[in-house]
Amino acid sequence: MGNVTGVKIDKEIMIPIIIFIAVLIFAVLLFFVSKNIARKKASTAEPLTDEAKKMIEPKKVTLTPAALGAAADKLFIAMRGFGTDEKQIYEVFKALQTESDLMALIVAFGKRKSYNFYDGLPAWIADECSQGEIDTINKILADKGINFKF
Ligand SMILES: [Ca+2]
Repeated sequence: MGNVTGVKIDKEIMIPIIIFIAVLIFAVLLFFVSKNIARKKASTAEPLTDEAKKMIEPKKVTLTPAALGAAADKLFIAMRGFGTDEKQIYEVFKALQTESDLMALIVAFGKRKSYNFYDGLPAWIADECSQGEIDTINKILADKGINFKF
């Protein structure tokens, strides 16, 4: 009797576990596929780092190269790996004063390696932030008279 009950319990536990694992694998695959689709959509409209360089008006850059480097690293740390620290991202953009600051930041960020791509700041923002977060970033920029939109 004990044995029979044991087998019954095993089956009752194993089936939900197998279903759970299958759903989990499917969800992870869906996550990576959707991220790739989002990135491809975004990458058609974004300027390249080289184009950002051409748009910098040196007299309108208010941040030092050291501050720009620190800001780029802060963004990278906020975005890399699992999860995204959007408060840190907003702080970085709030510190910008001009469109040239933003272009200089894009240049300072350069291209960095993610788990599934190697690309510049606009691609990173598109990949890591939700539409609502991107809207917030664009509003922070617009409030400073910076017309660039991620
Ligand atoms: Ca992340």
